[in-house]
Amino acid sequence: MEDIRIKSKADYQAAYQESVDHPEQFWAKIADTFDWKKPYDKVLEWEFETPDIKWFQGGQINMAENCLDRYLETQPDKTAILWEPNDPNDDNIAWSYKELHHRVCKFANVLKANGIEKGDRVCIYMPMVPHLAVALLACTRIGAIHSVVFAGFSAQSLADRINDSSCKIVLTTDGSFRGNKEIDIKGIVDEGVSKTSSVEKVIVLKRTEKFINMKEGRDVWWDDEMEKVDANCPAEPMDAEDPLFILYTSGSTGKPKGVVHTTAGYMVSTYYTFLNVFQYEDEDVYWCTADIGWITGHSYIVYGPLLAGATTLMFEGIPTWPDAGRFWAIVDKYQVNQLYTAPTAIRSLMANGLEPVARYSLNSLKVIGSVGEPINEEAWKWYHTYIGKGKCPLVDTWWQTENGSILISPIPHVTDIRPMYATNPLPGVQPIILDKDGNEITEPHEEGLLCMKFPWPSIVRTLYGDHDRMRNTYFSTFKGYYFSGDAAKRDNKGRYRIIGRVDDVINVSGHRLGTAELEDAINEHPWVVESAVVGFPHDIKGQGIYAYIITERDIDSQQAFKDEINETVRKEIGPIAKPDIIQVVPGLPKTRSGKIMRRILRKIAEGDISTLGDTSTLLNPDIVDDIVEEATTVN
Ligand code: 6R9
Repeated sequence: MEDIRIKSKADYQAAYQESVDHPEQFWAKIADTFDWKKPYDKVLEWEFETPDIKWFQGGQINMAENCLDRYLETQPDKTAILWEPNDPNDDNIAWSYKELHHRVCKFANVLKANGIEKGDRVCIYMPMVPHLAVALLACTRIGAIHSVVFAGFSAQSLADRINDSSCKIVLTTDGSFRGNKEIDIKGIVDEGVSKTSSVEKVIVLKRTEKFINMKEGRDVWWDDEMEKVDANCPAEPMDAEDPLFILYTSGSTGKPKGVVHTTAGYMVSTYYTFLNVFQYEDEDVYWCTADIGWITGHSYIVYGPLLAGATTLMFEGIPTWPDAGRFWAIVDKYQVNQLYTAPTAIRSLMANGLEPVARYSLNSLKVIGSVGEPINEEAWKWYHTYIGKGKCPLVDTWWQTENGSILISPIPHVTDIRPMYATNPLPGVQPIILDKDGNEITEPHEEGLLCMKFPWPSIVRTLYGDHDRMRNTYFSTFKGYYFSGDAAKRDNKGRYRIIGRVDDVINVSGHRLGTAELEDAINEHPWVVESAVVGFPHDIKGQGIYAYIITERDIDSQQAFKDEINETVRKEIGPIAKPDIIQVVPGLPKTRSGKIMRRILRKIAEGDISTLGDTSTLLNPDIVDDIVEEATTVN
């Protein structure tokens, strides 16, 4: 394993060069550290037209087996999962590799006993309990395809996702704890499932022990089912390109898309990047604060760390409860060595001042990481100075749901770090910056569109049930390239800085939301004629949501109407999607062909009305003044 670890600049340069000159040889070396059930015949076959990308064809392998069985002889008693509950006074959990293996095998048998076979889709709607990791691994052990839905999404969003991939079963809990709130998870599942027709069973884990309705013939208890099965469950041989999981994410148009990741390539990429970006060593305790409902949780709470035989910490609660020192208390309690979190969490903790930090030593930390959105300079410096004590490398990792694993990131003690720069591509990653006509930008400091020239093993393979959308979204903007949707630039040392999305995707607290999806939700309100949503800079969330709404009638109470819009959005998508600012407008600025001029709306939302540009070619130029006039009273 040692020779795939990067420990010096020379290692990085050698690995990077090999990954470009001989990509097959480079990735094969990493793949060959796994236990294969059948060796692969060909490392890579690809084209970005259709697109059609295949890694490790002919090989057979199992994810759960490589996460667990592989470590049963060498480190059965090492803690695989550490779990910190919402309430710091409740008991925590530490499951060894042996214990996790036992639970995964049993739960895999529960799935089988409830009718799940290889290739079936399993929807998982659970809070951050360690059984959630068991659920993922049990699916991959038997070749069922999991689709985790973040347990903060609404019943409607859950139903849409279940329907899109016809899930046969839903795994959930009775309820969940988040800070001082208790959430009725099962109630949301009941409502969601009532809008679907494919779900045959719901398996319910007890967490809050509140009374819930169990639907006869459909709902069963997790613990009861575990009693009925044994722990003997051979891992299913999976073809390298068999789907591993689906994860829905927002795009600039339409409904969320089901990003499909396949087996071997995803394993190779998450394993390799976990080891190198976090420089994990044998006795370390690693903590990623994401939710498993997002790709970061899939790749860097569950799969990457377990493939590497690491101890991975899961936290059920929130950073600010019982107080704003909770993260730091957890770091000290478990002597966390690597901490991976999001700029939005940093900014909200920074707003609470240094007192909650000063109570803790944080001396165990060796590497600190950031993901999900651009990290601003103030947050970067605060994180680096007060949490990393100026001595821990801060890895600003850039990647996306569709990428499966980190693509651009510093490597601790190897890369020359620069605040706000994701810095260098990891080995195997070949970025290119293009202008809007598709010409390469080589000049430093010039902003352009971030694309990839060459596939890496965990690149998205398709969008569930819609390969045309896959091609149109990522591979048709620039022929022969994967287009990320982000803008970026390089400094004169070639280090990358990610600017942010250039499409109609808003990044709210690291959560991707599409403007089309937000507008569809708002338009569900019976009084709404038309709406337009844009992002604007927000101190804590990174971006906030600004909604311009045309109503069918005059509104008597603006506040009551806004509350109703918030409620509509909460029901359609979830609380994370509620607009920060709602402005009722008489009309929306449109081009003569009827397209909403979002650029103008964005400027108004940013409060930057001095550079609105030429509005005279609009279909309705006067509307801009009307909106600006009202907007100043909103902000
Ligand atoms: C892993 C994840 C992807 C979008 C991506 C970009 C933004 C993520 C970033 C970053 C600047 C970073 N993003 N990491 N922007 N610096 N280090 O977040 O996946 O939820 O799919 O979001 O997030 O805009 O395109 P996902």
